[in-house]
Amino acid sequence: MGFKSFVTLLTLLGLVSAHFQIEYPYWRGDSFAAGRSQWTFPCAGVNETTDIKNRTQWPTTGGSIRLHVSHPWALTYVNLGIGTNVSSFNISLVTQFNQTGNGTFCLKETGKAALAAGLAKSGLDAKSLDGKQASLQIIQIASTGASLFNCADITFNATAALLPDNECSNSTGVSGVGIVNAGSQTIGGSPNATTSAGATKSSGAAAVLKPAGLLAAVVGVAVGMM
Ligand SMILES: [Cu+2]
Repeated sequence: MGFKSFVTLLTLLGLVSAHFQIEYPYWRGDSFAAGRSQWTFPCAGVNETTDIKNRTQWPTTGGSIRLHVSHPWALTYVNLGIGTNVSSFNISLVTQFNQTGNGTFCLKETGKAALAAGLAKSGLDAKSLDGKQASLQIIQIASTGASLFNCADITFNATAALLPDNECSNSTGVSGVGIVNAGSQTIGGSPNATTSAGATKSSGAAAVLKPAGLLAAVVGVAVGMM
């Protein structure tokens, strides 16, 4: 077959994938560029932002994250590492969820509960994060099971704003779906069938903003060490 029809076939099979992009906070750099790969742990082979002025100022109570996504569904993780030259993104800001649909996906106030719980456990509050540099790592695992990575570098800022609603809304058909125990529902043949069979569908971003369990405690430890 000709090259063109070969490309068409690959596209139909979903083998030519656009992966995903962090639109906000600004990602480290273009992970689609030559020499980089979103399959590369931990940050797609993109180096940390060196100029502190280029890090996004992000609220100490959790800020907005906007992604451009391209897979029908992807298990999604939002992790945080506090400090610079982060090698361990050991703070889970949200409970992992199934991000469905493609287009724009936005979490307005990401990790608020996890950050608050983690700081409180160590007797700290949001003020202790003010001015701290950190990095966000977002992982998507799509149908093949391969993990895709992208990172964004931030500086926590107590006066930074969330994205306004008109810059943080999901495209039609895009949402986050909570992951439920397989035994508690009928498993269908597709993610959509699984969803309609009983997973909790979020009407907006809020449903996936639950505290991330024990890992939340790591926030306070990480801040305390700085
Ligand atoms: Cu892809």
